Amino acid sequence: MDLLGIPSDAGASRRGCSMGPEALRVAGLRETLVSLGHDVADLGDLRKESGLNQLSVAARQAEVLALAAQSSEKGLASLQRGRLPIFLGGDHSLSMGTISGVARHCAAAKRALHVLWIDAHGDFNTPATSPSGNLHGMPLALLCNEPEFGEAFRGDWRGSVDPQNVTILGARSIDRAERQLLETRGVDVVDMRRIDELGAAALMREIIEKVQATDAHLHVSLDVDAIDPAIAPGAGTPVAGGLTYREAHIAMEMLHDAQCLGSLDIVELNLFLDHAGRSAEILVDLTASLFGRQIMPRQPTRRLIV
Ligand code: DIR
Ligand code: MN
Ligand code: MN
Ligand code: MN
Repeated sequence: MDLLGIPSDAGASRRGCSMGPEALRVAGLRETLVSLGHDVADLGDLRKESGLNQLSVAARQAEVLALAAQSSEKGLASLQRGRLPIFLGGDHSLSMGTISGVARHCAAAKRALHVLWIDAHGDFNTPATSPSGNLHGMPLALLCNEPEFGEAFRGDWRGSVDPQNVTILGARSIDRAERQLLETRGVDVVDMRRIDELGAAALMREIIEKVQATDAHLHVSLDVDAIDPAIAPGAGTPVAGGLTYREAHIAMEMLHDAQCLGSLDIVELNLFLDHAGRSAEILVDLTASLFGRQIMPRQPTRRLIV
């Protein structure tokens, strides 16, 4: 696997997630994966433009799009080398680039792509629906080819994902017009109420079966704010009532057992808001579960027993 840092907060509402890649490194991400037997290369960080506090909207948008173009190339190259890319954010707008690279790889390999977006939010706003104007609330809509993005957003990312092949997990804060779009486009939103009612394991089983039915490449995009802010405070837009520690882990453990993961984003970790590295450590532990850490040994099962 390849680690690639994208240290930008140009798409976020609060600064500080630009320090996410370094926080994940300090929390031992690479060493943890190596201890699980994986071959891990750290490709370092993409270069960001400035880091000034008072960037204009246009300058922030330009930074997001420039980094997206680089991430798309790096991600595609990593997949073409037969590696599994892990992108370290950085705010969630970077996923327009990472997923567009993944989508290009899937198109070349004639493979379906499924995106599992683990997030408190839908990230399905457009410039027309967004109440904040922040680009980290819009990447899924752009990837799913919503028409309300201007010419400036031209690029491989536009329309590289089919909204019917997107699952959002852990949602509990969706804007009104965003909810309408998600419904119209047929995105499956596994919100916190469904998790309360049916349980994380049963819902994960359904998601995994859908991915396996078409032998799709699975891209997981993990936003730290999906996890309950009481245990993961390092989030710029925290929302109460998130995934518990075990709900998040069972999701990762089941994904590992299903052996269907092809690429991963770990995003929005805000070191400036975190408490003594707690959120960074939770993300490293979740990544460990995703890549094979087990409480007691188990055989991987392609088909899960219902
Ligand atoms: C809100 C918040 N829906 C927006 N989105 C966030 O600004 O579009 N996404 N925080 O991660
Ligand atoms: Mn997000
Ligand atoms: Mn979010
Ligand atoms: Mn604090």
